[in-house]
Amino acid sequence: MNELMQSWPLSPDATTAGLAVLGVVLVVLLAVLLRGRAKSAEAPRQPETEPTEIEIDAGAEPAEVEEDETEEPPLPEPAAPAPPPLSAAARLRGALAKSRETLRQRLADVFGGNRELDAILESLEEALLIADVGVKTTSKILKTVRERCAGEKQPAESKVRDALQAAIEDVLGSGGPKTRTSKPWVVLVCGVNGVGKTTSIGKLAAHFRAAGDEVLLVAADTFRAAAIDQLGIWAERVGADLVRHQSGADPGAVAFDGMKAAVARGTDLVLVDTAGRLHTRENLMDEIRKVSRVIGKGLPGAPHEVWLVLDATTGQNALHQAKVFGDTLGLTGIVLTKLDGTAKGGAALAVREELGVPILFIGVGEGIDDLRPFSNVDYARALLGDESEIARAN
Ligand SMILES: Nc1nc2c(ncn2[C@@H]2O[C@H](COP(=O)(O)OP(=O)(O)OP(=O)(O)O)[C@@H](O)[C@H]2O)c(=O)[nH]1
Ligand SMILES: [Mg+2]
Repeated sequence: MNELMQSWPLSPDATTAGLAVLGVVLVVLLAVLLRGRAKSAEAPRQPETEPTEIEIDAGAEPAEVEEDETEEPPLPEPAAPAPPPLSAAARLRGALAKSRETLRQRLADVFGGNRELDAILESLEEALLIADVGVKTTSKILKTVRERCAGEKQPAESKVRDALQAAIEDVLGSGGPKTRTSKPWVVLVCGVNGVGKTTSIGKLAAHFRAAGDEVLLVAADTFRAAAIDQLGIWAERVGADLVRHQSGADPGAVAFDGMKAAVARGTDLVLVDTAGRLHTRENLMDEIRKVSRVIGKGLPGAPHEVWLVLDATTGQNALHQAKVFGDTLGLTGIVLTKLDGTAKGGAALAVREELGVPILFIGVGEGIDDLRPFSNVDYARALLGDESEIARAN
């Protein structure tokens, strides 16, 4: 035993004290452990769950949206119902609304009551003159109406309306651009300032491109750099070629180069833009005569057509412009623009009747599609049709 006690490193007292300390430590540890377990059973990891929820919330919304998308695509935003595309005739009627309304108010007087033919014709004359039809053309229309209503003392409104419609169609005549007999086919476009030459050329280029033509635009309005750029933008937009020089260049030289380029490229149609000019300025009229001559030197036989652009809002003044341009260049067709903004739609009748030059296209707005081949029947209908008839037609 003593040996044993000697081999033990501590005294028996120290050993007892050490065991006691160890026991206390173990008891304390056990107590702490049990307390911790009891706590976690009451409120399991409360502080940890809160940030986790926030994270889940933050990430949950998109996850839910994605889930929705895969299972059931979200309904599209309720968009305003797209308006049905208007028919060409409906758009024309829309453009001529102002002219039609003015005429309709006058015609209401014409047809009011059981009136005799002479009284009807008298009121009709007034209505046509106010719509800018012009004296000469008005007389022709009245003559036709009288003939068609002959033998009827008090003709019915429908009878007079039909006669008027036929008379207007007759005056406006039919016919489009000339049949092309050579390639390239060159059209010189002229007119006074701001009537819509360049815009109409852009729309015409779009129209003929859609029909399959290779189109070349010639920027022979060298007066302003902006005019050249304006045509350039149209060329790019519609996929047409463009021949241009610097601003201030000789317009004849540009036109000449345009002819050479058109021949070299095998272009179908060439549209030559020119600067706006007052028909009363002789030097400017001489200049465009020269441009026309130079075009003929570049391509014998050209220009094959000369189209005058007229602004319908100018009314009877358009007639005077057309006479002077016609004497200078020999017009083959009219492009009548801005019919959408005027109550003077009757001017088209005067231009056609007094000049004998066909109206080929009409402009009814500023957009690329707002140029329409002219139809005498559609035009007469759009000018005369009453609102109920229009509603039925649409
Ligand atoms: N409402 C309406 N505007 C048009 C029509 N045609 C042309 N315009 C507008 O008329 C303005 C003048 O058009 P342009 O094509 O520049 O006229 P322009 O004859 O080439 O003018 P200049 O070269 O300066 O003589 C522009 O604002 C066009 O958008 C049309 O049919 N209806
Ligand atoms: Mg122009």
